[in-house]
Amino acid sequence: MPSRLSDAFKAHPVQLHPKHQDFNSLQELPDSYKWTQLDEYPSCESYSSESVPLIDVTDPNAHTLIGHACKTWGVFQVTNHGIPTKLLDDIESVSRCLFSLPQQQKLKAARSPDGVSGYGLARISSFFPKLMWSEGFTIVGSPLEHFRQLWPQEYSKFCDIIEEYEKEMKKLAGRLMWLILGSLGICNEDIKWAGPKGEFNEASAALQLNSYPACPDPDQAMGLAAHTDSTLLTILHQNNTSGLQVLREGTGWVTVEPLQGALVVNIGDLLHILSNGLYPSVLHRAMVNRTRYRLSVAYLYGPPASVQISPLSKLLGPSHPPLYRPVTWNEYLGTKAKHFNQALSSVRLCVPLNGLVDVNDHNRVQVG
Ligand SMILES: O=C(O)CCC(=O)C(=O)O
Repeated sequence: MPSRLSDAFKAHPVQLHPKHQDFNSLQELPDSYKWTQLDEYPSCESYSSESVPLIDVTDPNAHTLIGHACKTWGVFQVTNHGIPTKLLDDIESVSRCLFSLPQQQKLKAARSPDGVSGYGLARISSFFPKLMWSEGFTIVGSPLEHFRQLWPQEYSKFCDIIEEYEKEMKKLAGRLMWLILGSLGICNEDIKWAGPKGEFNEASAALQLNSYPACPDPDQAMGLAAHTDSTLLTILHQNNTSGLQVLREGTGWVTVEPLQGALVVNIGDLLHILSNGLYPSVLHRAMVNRTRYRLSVAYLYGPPASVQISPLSKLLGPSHPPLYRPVTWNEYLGTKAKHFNQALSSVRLCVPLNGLVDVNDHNRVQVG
């Protein structure tokens, strides 16, 4: 098993052959981008009373509010998170500069078939017959080599912004981890890999920049197809154009409206496993817009790549058996690369005794 995040896909190369359209030049949606079955679940309109919880992280009651949001939504937005507005503006400018480069220039930093970092189509594209109306750029480790290709003169100022953004996000992710874990009654001694001071210094992460150009026929197009993240948690910054939707059981797709200065936090599959299904990872997707350009920056946060993640023993008991077998992040990424949205089910040990099934455990098979 590879021990570095950057090697996670070595055993699962995908040959994605992007047409490398210049999206902006297309007046009509080509057939290869037409998704015929967009609405297996209804989309909940913005007049609905259902909206993703908004939580001030400095609220003395934040851990209770966050715990409730994790349990009932698997996603929430946070304010007063401490990430400077200037840094959010800067990361948005880097992303805009990157995606507005000529196609030939972007391809100089293309992701290799078995690699993690670089420019290209979403890796999950290989599971769908239709193309997604988006471009992405993934950063694991230093972006230096790729950025040198993209901007031979000015790469260092862009690298500095990425480094600063990752540093601040890492701090916020650690803080959110303790608010989430605290709401489950978990403390520092329960998570050895959090380190002696509980700072999660060894945590791994990736940064995913997503670009969704305006689309001539948004009702038939898909920006990023429905998926759960393989992370512990993901922190997402979106520009002021809506597009992110989460699936809420009993309701359908709910749009996560962009709120000035707020960040979206969603539970990933590894926290789903760690919490033994108490905090479900949330299925989400990105839709596109007829006139507006959309950008998002996802900070994908996970444990050290080779640490085994399994349901926390404090959450287990005679009537709460472990539902998942231990997995490392790297191993799980390999599983996801193979089984996509059935990955969680594929590491599942048994069905819960209470007969409930996890919302996102789509396969719902009884293994043992
Ligand atoms: O663009 C978005 O809002 C969603 C991005 C996302 O789901 C991802 O990067 O995995």
